[in-house]
Amino acid sequence: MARTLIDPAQVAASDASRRAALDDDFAALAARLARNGGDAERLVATIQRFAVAIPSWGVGTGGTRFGRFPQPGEPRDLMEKLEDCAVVQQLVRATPTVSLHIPWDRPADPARVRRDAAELGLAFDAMNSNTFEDHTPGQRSYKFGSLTHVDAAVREQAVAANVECIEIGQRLGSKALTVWIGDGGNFPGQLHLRRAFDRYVESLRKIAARLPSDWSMYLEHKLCEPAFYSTVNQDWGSSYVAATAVGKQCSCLVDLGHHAPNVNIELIVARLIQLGKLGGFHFNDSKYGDDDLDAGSIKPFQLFLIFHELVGAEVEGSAGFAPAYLLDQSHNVTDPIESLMASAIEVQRAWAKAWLVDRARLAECQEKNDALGALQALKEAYECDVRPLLAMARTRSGGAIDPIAAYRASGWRAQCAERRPVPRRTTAGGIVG
Ligand code: PSV
Ligand code: MN
Repeated sequence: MARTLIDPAQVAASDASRRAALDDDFAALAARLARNGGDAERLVATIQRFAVAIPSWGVGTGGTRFGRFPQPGEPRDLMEKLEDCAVVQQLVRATPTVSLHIPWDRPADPARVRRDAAELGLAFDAMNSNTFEDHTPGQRSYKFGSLTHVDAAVREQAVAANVECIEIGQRLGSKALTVWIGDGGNFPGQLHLRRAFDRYVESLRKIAARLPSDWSMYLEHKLCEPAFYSTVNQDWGSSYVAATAVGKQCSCLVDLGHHAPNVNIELIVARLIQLGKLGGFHFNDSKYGDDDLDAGSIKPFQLFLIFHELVGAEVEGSAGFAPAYLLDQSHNVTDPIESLMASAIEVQRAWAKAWLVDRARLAECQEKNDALGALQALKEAYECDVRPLLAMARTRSGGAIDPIAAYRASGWRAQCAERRPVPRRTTAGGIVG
């Protein structure tokens, strides 16, 4: 049994006033679903097996390049970050793993961190390398790139940074490395576009050569930022070409904020599934660019359509299909713990609704070119209020019926403000390192 940081009696008290209503709502929804051959119990079991990882950098208050407004009780080191992740997991029960960013989270004693995390009911998901900023004085600078730099010595240093991530990850029990680089050009002509991409693939191959055989490597593309004219891994096509060139263990990771406005992300997801190169996701939401807003807060229908593709692939038995799911958000004006809980539930909601799609009916509409009927088949699933299913899955897994209410009643943030008075270290750019 994991050590609980929020007193279970407090969670029980929060649940007590909600239990009867949940039972009523669940019974009503189960009856409704049964009328069309649905099975609420089976859906609850499906929801219970859904998991999305928490980014270690998401438990600190984020910021923009204009400023950051830290809130009391922010985690000051890796162990305190893990504590906050454990609180999210205790109440939500859909976030059993944490994704670390090196060197922000470089552990002094990985074996000990692994043990402490396990005690809190947590394990480690993908490792993330950081060659998009300079870390150590005297190190070669990444100002003009890392894995794609014109100077071979800088490329070697960036490869070594990724290898270090793998080595730390092995000791933590992780099985994947996610590579996102800030490499690119700010001005036309700055980079030789083809040569920079060649250097990218060459460096990735060197990293892949150090990958344990049971590990995966994910390439994360991004349209722009910090380079504002061209990025080396700009889009899913570039990412696919690079992942294919690197080999079997390498695939593409889709961060929902890393596309041009209005790009059809579910279509990209479908293509990558079809090509056997969909590695995973960074979930967040956006209105304009890489806004890193909470998942499902702006375009919940898009999130549902993405999960419709994912569930479809699972139902149709795409071989070896097991994408990695991670939240990647920047919480600037909310309590990060609340945002992470709400976002995990949003992603889980999209997953649950995707399982409600009547796929036989949809296929029939597609065969008959019945466009309206097909949309209706999707909308019927999307519009179903699955909250009783989600809450039932959560409470049966040991979480809270209303995690945010339980969290607010627990006083966790105020306790942290007392125990963690002064930030030990802050970073510019908004992410707590
Ligand atoms: C880049 O915008 C990104 O999405 C990458 O995943 C990074 O690792 C993460 O944000 C944190 O900076
Ligand atoms: Mn990301």
